Amino acid sequence: MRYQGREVDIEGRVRLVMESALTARDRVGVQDFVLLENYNSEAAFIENLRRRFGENLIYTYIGSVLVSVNPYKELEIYSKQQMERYRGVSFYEISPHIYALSDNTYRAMRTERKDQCILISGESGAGKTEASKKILLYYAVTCPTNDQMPALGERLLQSNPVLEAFGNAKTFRNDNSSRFGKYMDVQFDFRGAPVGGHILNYLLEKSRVIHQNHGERNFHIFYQLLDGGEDDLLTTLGLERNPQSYQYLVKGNCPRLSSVSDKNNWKVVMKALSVIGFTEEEVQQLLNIIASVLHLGNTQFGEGEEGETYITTETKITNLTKLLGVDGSALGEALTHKKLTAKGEEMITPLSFEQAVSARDALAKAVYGRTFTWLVEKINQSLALKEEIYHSGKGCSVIGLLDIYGFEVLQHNSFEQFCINYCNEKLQQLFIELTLRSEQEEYETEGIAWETVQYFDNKIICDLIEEKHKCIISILDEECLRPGETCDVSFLEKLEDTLGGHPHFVTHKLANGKTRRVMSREEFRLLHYAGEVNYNVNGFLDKNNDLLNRNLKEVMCQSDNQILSHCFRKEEAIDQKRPEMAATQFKNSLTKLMEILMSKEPSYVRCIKPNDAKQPGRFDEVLVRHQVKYLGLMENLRVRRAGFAYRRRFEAFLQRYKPLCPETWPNWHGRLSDGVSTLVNHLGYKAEEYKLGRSKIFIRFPKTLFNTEDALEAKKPDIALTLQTSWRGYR
Ligand code: AD9
Ligand code: MG
Repeated sequence: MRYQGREVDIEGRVRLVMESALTARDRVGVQDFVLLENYNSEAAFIENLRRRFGENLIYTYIGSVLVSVNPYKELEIYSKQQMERYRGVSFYEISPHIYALSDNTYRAMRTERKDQCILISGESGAGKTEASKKILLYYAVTCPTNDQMPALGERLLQSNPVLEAFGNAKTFRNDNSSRFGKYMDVQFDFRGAPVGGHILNYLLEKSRVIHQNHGERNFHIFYQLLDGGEDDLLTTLGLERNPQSYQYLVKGNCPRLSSVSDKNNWKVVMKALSVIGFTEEEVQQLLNIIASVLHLGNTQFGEGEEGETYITTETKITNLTKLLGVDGSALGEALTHKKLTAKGEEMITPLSFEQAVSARDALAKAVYGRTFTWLVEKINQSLALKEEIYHSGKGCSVIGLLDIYGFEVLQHNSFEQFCINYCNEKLQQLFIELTLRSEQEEYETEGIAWETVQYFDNKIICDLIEEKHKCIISILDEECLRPGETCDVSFLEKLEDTLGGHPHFVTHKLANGKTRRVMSREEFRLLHYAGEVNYNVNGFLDKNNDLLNRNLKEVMCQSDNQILSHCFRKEEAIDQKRPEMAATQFKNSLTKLMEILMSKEPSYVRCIKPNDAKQPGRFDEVLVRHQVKYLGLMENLRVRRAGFAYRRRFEAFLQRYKPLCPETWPNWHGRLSDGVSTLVNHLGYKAEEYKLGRSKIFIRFPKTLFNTEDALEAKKPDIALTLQTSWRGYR
């Protein structure tokens, strides 16, 4: 059958007829989910996302929350002209955009003089890092500049390629996956010009330096150096171009990426380092370290007849020691021997083959991890707010941007996934607390009665992981510290003994003493808010311990590479005190992060991944539904709608609709609440349709607002354009 010149089946015809009957606004769905008639229907929610995604409309609001669906293609919506469109324009007057959220946050910071933060969440590959870059770009381009810090905007922007080169990698889920968490404060002066920045970094996935899963890569910088570095540079570093020549790069069997050019990115990174203010010498020392990690990976060991371990690649070690700036024989000794102090006496004992391999790997991880921290410190120095601006007495305000690694479930999940997913639990917890709390508070301060909404509170999972005693982290620490024979399996047994029966914790053991066949004896499963993940305990103790042999530390703190001598302090080699374990450190840093975020006014970007194939145009409904569910978007919407779908400050409401009432047009001179009352009475609002709070009007049904908007459209055709907008009466 043909319909309007197109070949369609009956179902297709019905659809086309229906579509042709829809208005332009309907065709692209609603721009704010609160406008959805059937707001309790998950199917309607998904359908709205799908239709908009099909039209390249990747942004939709739930009130003040921005939902973003990764388009997996470049859209023409991020230009300077687009930025201008959003600048200074009210949220509800223009289509949803990351720039609208950026602008709104900026204006809230300026007008309310309250520090803000933008929390970006979503699973791996959903678009968090891209969103955070767009926000930063918006500020760098649209904000005024401070004469004392003219280049700050550029430096803020250039910190991204550097940190991505050293902290991002191709994973199964994302070709540019953040392997560290990042919280960045941007400081603004009293005129709204960016004047400073500060980055906090969280737990880099160091294990990637020595191992990658099949199809994954090491951190980008290694490939960028090998592909983009000039011939002379590579010769100086003793490197050859082929990544497959390096043990630390070969495991994933994925030397190239189709989506990015390592060669081009090399140039970008080198330029960025210079813009940020790294000296040539610092860059050289940095590259020496990167090259030394590759050489370290190629350092091999053999076992002698008497079980002693020796280095078989002795000829190559000169390169390594030169680059690390350390004494060759001391390094060779420290890679094959261990120094112990017993009863006040120092003893040197040889390492077994396996121990030597892990000592080497531990050194590579420590060198890389600490260099990354140094890099962040160095960037922070370059972005640091000048004393004279800070003390100018005019005050600074802050917008914080949080871009962490997203929730991930891999085929093989280890300690790193455990930490990443724990971090996502914490963020979800914050979202729940703040969205619900702020909503509740708003009704309270405005004196409006409201209905509670049921939602899944993931606090139970956060507690399972981090509560003081009897939680996974405390048990892990205990096992690491317990003298005698402990191993990953004994850790698992302890978990079973202590946490068995917890509704979110599962192992192969069933309550009736039988065995759950589908689970290995080396795994525990957590029922996370975002799905089930099986964690293999192999390596948990080692990674949590994160120890480096003392004699290796001693060698490193003698390094004449200034970055390394900064990273390996002499005091550390002498200090016998055990530093905090990795998971506890992470937990403490997350606790601090939560405090920072709680002290600011939050805005949210909830990122959704439309398909697992990283392809444009594909909207996998099952996948999206799962994310909508665990992100709690339906609950978010219900909370927003439970009381009243819309709220707006009296003055804003009057300003918009005053043409509809002769008594409020052109201006109302009495009390604002009386003006709103007069206006809505004139419009015929029924008592159940709205409530007046102390400073805002709350409207219960979308229909009421549609009618008012329609009346406005009839009255003022030139306002009709804004009809397609959502109504985000928040601030
Ligand atoms: V992870 O948790 O760090 O593994 P993210 O950060 O959520 O993850 P990212 O922002 O890196 O995901 O996005 C993944 C890829 O999707 C990017 O490399 C882009 O190719 C693609 N992407 C994401 N957002 C956009 C966008 N707004 N426009 C175009 C996008 N492409
Ligand atoms: Mg990311």
